[in-house]
Amino acid sequence: MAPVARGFHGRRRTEESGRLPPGQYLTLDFPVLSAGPTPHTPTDRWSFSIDGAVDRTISWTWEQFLALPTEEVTVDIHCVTKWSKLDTRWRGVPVDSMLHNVSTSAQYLTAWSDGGYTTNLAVSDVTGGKAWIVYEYDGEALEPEHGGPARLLVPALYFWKSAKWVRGLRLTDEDEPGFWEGYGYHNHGDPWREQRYQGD
Ligand SMILES: Nc1nc2c(c(=O)[nH]1)N[C@H]1C(S)=C(S)[C@@H](COP(=O)(O)O)O[C@H]1N2
Ligand SMILES: [Mo]
Repeated sequence: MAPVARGFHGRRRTEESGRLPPGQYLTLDFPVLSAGPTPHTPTDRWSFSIDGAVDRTISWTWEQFLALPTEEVTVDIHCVTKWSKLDTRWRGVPVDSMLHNVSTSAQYLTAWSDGGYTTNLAVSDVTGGKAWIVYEYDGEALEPEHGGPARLLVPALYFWKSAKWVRGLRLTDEDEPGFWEGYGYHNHGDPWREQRYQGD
């Protein structure tokens, strides 16, 4: 049995390391990284809006948001502080469906959150099945520390782009740096190209 177990372990290690972007290490726990205190917005005072450079503002109450069709996604996440976590399981609403009834020529947006956090994204980085507004993690309601009641999930980019406590997407004609981008983090943040800081 021992050689079999070792072989299995070896193959799994190789498979997992192929999923690690350059400079990252694997973690099994789920670190909490927040630039400020955890807001606790009750869901009866929560809304989600899409506004800015759009033909009309759309917003959802928590109840209306919960009624939208969801997807379950299992994805790897990569923090710029170098931890990566594989096979994280979330449930939420695809950003595609939230933008479906919006008419805009804007190519950028700012995701903004309770507490004042912002992060900027190209519309093309959150459409085409690449981003969700999630409210469950691992089959449970998303914990406040991890962004509950709802957070943005953009797994193809470093995790600072996945705004916790997200409350809206503001479409913009110009690309405007968000919170960490304003402190020198990379504008795009692709972990596979190791776009950690400006100039990478
Ligand atoms: N609102 C808000 N969203 C945020 C942050 C934050 O400080 N505030 N930190 C970002 C960073 S740097 C990371 S790595 C992830 C951390 O998410 P976690 O605490 O669920 O691991 O959230 C991102 N989203
Ligand atoms: Mo991060």
